Amino acid sequence: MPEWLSHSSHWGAFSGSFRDGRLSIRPDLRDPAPSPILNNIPALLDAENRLLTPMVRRGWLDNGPRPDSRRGKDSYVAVSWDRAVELAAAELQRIAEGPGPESIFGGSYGWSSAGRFHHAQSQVHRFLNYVLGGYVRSVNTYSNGTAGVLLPHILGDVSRVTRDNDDWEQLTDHSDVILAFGGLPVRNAMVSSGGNSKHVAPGSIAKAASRGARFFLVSPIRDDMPEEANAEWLAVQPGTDTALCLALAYVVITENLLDRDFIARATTGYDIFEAYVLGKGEEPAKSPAWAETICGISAQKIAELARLIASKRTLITASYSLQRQVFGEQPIWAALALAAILGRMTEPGCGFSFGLSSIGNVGKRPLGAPLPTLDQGRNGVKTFIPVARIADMLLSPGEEYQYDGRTLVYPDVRLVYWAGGNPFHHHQNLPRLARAFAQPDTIIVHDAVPTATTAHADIVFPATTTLERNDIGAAGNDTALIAMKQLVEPVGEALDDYDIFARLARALGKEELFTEGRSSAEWLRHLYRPLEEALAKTNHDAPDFDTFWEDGRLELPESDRPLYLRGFAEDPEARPLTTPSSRIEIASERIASFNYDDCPGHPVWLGRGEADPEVNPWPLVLIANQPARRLHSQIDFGQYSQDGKVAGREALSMHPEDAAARGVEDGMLVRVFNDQGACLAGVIVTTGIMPGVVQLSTGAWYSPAETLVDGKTLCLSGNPNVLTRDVPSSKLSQGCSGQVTRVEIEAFTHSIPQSALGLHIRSDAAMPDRQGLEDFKGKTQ
Ligand code: PGD
Repeated sequence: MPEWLSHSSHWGAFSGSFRDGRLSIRPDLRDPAPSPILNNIPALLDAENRLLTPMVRRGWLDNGPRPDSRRGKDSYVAVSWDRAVELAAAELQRIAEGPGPESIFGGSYGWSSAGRFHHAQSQVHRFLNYVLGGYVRSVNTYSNGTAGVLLPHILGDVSRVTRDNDDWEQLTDHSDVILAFGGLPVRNAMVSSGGNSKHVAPGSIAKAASRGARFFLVSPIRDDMPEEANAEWLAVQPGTDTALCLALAYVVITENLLDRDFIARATTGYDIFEAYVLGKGEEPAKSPAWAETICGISAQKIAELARLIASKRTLITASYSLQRQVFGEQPIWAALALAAILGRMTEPGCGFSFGLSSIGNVGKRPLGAPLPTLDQGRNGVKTFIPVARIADMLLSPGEEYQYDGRTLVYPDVRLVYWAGGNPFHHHQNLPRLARAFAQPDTIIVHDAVPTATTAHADIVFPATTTLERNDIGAAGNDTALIAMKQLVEPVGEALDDYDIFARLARALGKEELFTEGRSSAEWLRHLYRPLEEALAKTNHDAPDFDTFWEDGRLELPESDRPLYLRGFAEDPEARPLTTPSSRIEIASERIASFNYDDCPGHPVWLGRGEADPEVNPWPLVLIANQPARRLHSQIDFGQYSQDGKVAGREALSMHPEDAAARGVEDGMLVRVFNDQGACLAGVIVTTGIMPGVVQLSTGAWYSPAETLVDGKTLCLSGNPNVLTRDVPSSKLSQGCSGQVTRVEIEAFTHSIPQSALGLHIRSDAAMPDRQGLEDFKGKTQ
């Protein structure tokens, strides 16, 4: 009988068994709806998909550290670990002792793997803090960076807003109406940072629907709500949710359907909002007739919907996707204002939820125990950037910019250190990012696989995947603590991120500072101990580490403290919000004081941003949302991800009318383009998307053609970030706006050009040599 060992991933717990050179995976039986993304995992062990040795870029070896536009096109030299560590340590020392840690960017954003110890971002931050004295960091996230800055002003800290509630229970058992801006896309709820041991979204939605709850899906794409919801689809024009919210508020206000008691005791700024919604002077009233011309939903439907949501127990949800756009604060703020004036938030099933189904752990109760956490040390550098401003920083050192009421200056970064992320997947305007990555003297990247980011690095360290090491899997709002047991030996010469940093620390004479004398195995015990103590103190089952490891899993208790929003609504005085006024800020004096034209002091209609044809004059709106068949770009080469490709490229959905107008048919290879760039995609023709809108998920591996095609970069695999603009959501948050852009589409009938990347999957240049590859394959099979 094969031995099945417990393990975990961001998309679910599973057991794995490695036998006769094959990895078998089976989902955890306690999970009511395991994610099919698990099927991608075995491909991680195929040496063809892996980085097998340390590599150094030829141009960097020959010419030394300097800005270099050959990054992304250069070849690589396989070197020994000793040599790679020696080169990297010398360069880190040169920078630290010369321009100083203020010149090192270690933001290193990225999800890498589940697991509390081998969490690449924590490891790189700890290394840079303890060994080099600090680094320029990044703040906020690509996921909800715009709301992450807005919400503390109007509703409270984003982690309290998203992690300190029980919305799935409310929806399942109590709500009569669920009005979902951006829908409840269960594909996104499949994933949680650190793991998702119980996928509750599909079952919760099905149960609520069978109880008679009515779902309204506000989105240009029908599958943003699962079929079991039996939702009414309000196909709204992309980027116009704010107008719809304002018109719903108009009806609620003018027909006196408000909860005046709640407004008086729990909110501030209502009068300002009311005056704006009702219109005055040149400012139009935000009536249903006004909104109809903008969002495409009839005035009659808007008025009916407003009356319905005011008369029933209504839960208003706003997805992360809404705020990943230019003016992304507005739909979130407008949806919150609408929920606030409807009030009734002490009644079960009523209220507001941000991010329900945008990620798996939003809407589940918080935990009553601390998770094992690696100390990252103290960062001696104060300078930071909002995470999505990476290209601006590298291209414009010394330039001033606005952020959350402050004037900041971009630092002059000479060295970029990245472990556990793939900016050439996640950032917008990838050709511009490539120009930005030409600027530093040196770029060091760890990854397990040869991504477009490793292909822009000077020193590439091959990291193990989670399958090749022991770790502890855990996530906020998830009760399962999982013993992630090593399933196979490291592939090739890959080392754990921790061991790579330990070697560098040793070369820099600071090994003890970084490792504290512990091996990885000792660190796991060390990180587990505070949890064990906390459990014992609160009279919960507190097994020692060996028992936990043997069992493979420990159920953690949920918190019994009052939940954030419900607790506040019940007693605003006793349980104030963390906003400046301690209340829900329908208008914010503080934001108004910043005088930002792109984010004034209350929710306003500012236009459609990049979805507006007057801003971006291409005929079709492109929605670049999260993929259903993988997490971000991870394991795009895996079976489940590859099975979703069309014509060998990322799948693009379009309406039959748009397809017919362009002579495009189902299954055809197309070129998607605008003035910035182009990519290939395979077409799915469907009525599940509204006319004038196309959808292409993120995460296909960026693979630019060797030469420009029609003067533009052509991504051969279908990464939409060639097409999305690198513009911030607003001056307030400087967030990622990658969800929406505009494009044109045509059939692609030419032969497929070669990829430009010197170090890329399936390119022989990625491997030391063919014989080396065969040897490594022999070792892993
Ligand atoms: P991943 O593909 O998860 O993307 O961006 P992120 O950079 O997190 O990259 C993780 C990388 O870590 C992979 O290359 C993987 O191989 C590597 N890795 C895995 N395990 C390990 C390990 O143990 N060690 C090391 N060193 N590496 C490892 C995600 C970001 O994309 C996010 S969160 C969002 S929400 C954004 N969404 C959008 C969007 O909606 N639209 C557009 N257009 N663009 C987006 N980009 C953003």
